Amino acid sequence: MGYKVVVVGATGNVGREMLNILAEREFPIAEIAAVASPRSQGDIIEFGDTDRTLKVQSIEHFDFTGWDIALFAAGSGPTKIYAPKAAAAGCVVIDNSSLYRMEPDVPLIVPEVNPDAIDGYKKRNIIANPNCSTAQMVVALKPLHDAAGITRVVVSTYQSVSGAGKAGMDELFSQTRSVFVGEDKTVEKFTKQIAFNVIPHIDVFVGADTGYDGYTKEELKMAQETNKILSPDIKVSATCVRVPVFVGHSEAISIEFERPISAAKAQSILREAPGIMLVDKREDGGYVTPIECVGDSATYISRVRKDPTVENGLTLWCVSDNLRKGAALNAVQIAELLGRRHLKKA
Ligand code: 11C
Repeated sequence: MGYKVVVVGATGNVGREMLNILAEREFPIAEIAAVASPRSQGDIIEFGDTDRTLKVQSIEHFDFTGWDIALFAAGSGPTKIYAPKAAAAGCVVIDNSSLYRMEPDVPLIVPEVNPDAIDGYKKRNIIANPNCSTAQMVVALKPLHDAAGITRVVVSTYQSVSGAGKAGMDELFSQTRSVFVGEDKTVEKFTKQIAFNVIPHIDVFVGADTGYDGYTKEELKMAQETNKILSPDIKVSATCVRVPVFVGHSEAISIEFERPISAAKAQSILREAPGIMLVDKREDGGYVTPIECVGDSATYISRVRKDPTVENGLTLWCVSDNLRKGAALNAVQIAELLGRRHLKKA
């Protein structure tokens, strides 16, 4: 007994991770299909650590009729064409792109934060997965919001190059190599050299009509998605920065609350909260760095401390594997939630 599951964009960073996580979590699968662009048709890819391999099928000829769930990791362009077709064929789309996130009739879900919102999926047969930097932040904020009411968040991110796909990872690798062998460094994917550097710019700059003049789309997503998932009343100011790390996004988050909350109380709440691992010893190395969270499912919190510059404030450090909680894992958790609440296994 299980579900008929399609992974669209199966050959990309996130698609492969979706297959790994479906296998790792023993998601109940009756049948699985790996689908990608026509140029990957016929490629053979692994299905996690199982003995199974999958032959990639072209999205152009794939018929979604009779399939239960499609996990889309295909980017906004192909998603715009094929997700509505899948949804119309009765297959529930869980989409990792930004295309549908802010549509009022599409639920935007982080299962630890707003599981009940999934019940609205039937209007479009589409559920949206948030941006990676938002996902880990709202997991950290939710239990603290429940305890003391968050009013404002100021966050600076340190985002790995895998957020920009394989091309981003290749650029960091090749530029790093070029520095050591004394070759010219090619800048293509990012706007400036990323090796041995940091770039305060992720995605395009947005206009004044957004209310966030001078911010980037990544920064706007962090504000708008947090408002949709957690609370429309939380003000968010983000600065999103690309750093020369392959996998794992980090965030320094300063939070203002309606009511007082001590660092010790916040630590004890976070220790018990779903999806969170608290690693917070006030000593050398008593915190988590991105390299330590690669391949892991948790959102790690460290450096919880009182912010003495505001009335009710805390500052903390938050790290997670952006390809997992920020993308593939959250999508599979949504599929699990959908299964528990709504879908019958074949
Ligand atoms: C990055 N957060 O690190 C982006 C990648 O809206 O799903 C994911 C973009 C998105 O570049």
